[in-house]
Amino acid sequence: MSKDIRRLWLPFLSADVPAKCDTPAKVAEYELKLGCEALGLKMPALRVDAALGEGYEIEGDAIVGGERGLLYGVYAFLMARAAGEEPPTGAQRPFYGLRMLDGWDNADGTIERGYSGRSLWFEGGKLEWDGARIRQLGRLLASVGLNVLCVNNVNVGDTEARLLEDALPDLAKLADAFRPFGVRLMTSIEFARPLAHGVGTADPLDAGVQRWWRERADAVWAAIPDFAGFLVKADSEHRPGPFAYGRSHAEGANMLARAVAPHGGVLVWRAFVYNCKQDWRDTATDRPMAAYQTYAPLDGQFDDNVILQVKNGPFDFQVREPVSPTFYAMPRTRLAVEWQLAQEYTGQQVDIYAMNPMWREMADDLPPEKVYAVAAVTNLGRDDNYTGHPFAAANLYGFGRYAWAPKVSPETVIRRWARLTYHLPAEREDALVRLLMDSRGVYEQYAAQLGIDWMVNPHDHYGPNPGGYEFDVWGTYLRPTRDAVGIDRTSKGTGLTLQFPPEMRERYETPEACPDNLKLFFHRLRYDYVMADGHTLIQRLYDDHFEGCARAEAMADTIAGLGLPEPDRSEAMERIERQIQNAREWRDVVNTFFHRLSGVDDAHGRKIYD
Ligand code: GCV
Repeated sequence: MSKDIRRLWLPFLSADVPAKCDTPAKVAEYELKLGCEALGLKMPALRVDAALGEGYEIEGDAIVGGERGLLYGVYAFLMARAAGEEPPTGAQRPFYGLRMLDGWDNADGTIERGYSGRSLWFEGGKLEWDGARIRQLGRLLASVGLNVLCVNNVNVGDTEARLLEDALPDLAKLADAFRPFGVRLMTSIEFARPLAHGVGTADPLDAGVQRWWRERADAVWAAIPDFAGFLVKADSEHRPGPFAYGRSHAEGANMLARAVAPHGGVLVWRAFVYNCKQDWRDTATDRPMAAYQTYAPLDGQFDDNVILQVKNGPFDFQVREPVSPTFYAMPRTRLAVEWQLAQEYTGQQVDIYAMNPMWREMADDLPPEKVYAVAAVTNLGRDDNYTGHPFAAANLYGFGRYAWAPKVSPETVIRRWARLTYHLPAEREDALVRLLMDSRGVYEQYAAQLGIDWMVNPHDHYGPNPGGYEFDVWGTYLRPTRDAVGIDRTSKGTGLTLQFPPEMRERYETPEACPDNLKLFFHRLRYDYVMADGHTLIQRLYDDHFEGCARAEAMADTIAGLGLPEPDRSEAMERIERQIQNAREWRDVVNTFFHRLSGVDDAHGRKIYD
């Protein structure tokens, strides 16, 4: 057993899965035996019923399921028992068929927006991994029923593009390593890759280009018959795409989809397209409107094996966004929602930010069946605990649970994660669950209250910098003056509200109807605007920053009192100290920024620096 293997929420599986367990059935059998011995349980029988596919049923003293379903059933049985609960009854099936993790790993071992160390599967320009750790990772993913892993960054370099070329044999070996855990691989591809092979164009309507991709796909599936498909970032943040040839994104996506279709592959096409060279003087262009403007007119034009992957909100993984209106506008297209477990804008796995409450909010606003698949940028890396902050593992665990049941109660998920991971006495478990359930609200209060996103340090995206993006090219302006802040995105402003269905449009159209947490997302408000609670906007900005920071400070005592085992205790304590520093910086920088602009003092005379 490698010395650094951590069990995370599966501490009772105290031995590694041996390499000889090379099919889901063998892993299921091994895990069941290991788990039952550790938990002192009578071992249920395992029965394959291929018709159940990824589903399973735990019936009395037997677990029945399809090949992968059996594996999921074994983990569900063991985790329920380990948590002291009854296993689920009746037939269990995942809500989403495609439950995907997107690694933003680069071949040199770095990870774009990675906060947990280096890549677990790339180093020195090639695929390279520790077999025992990959098996542990496979076990973790299978235990929460995730079934696809995209191994490389959507920003594809030359070395990564070679995964489907001379590096294909290594990719096939990595696929072998994940297969026993029911995890199929995918890669991000570069749209213009045929150019590097002398094709002369990457025009999706060109016969030579189509042939090149068909031949690539044939080679990939010959090497990896259960390969899942390709992921594409095109015409986005300087990546090449069909626009260069005057073609639509449906034409671009369908060309690739037709190359992978004979093999049962899917083509996941990202909808993260906007003008990243905006002139800040241009007030007519409004970045969060871009995905809808590009894709809604294409509804119905995509092939069946195209999945359009849309970020959860119309901007970019911000702390607080409404559901992207694109989800309501494309009933004839298969859509995937893309989340970001990597906490780029939400604390970078230093600050605590549990995501299940956010996923549930989306499920409440958007019927889960309107979405075909779920994807999330991973928060994984080579750190001993895989996720940097030990509590960030709750987001990986929780993502799997949400992918199986989007309406599952966030508290139930977080409690189960906490119980499996730490087995704390009831009162301390309650304290941890409360801390995690509140964590998003705390972060939001000091870093992005009232939907005022983008006050972050440019590029790095950690810590405050209220003017940082104001005169930049990224389309993320707040336009603060001495009297007011925010962008009017209503029908009288840029018109973003018009992209929403009527009921939501009404909710967002006036500042009075708009919920507080999105007020400054949709509206430009004067500092003397009076909020529903009777406070002026400027006072609310100050109050939230003082309160959010105080709540972050209080978290340190809660964590210290949890009695966590080492090394989690030290890791969590070290990070909460950094979180507190960050919260203080947010409080003081943002308060000073608005105080300097508005000249309005805090009604309670608290310290605001000048
Ligand atoms: C992979 C944001 C991030 C980029 C990321 C991009 C994307 O802009 O800052 O690092 O690139 O999203 O989702 O493609």
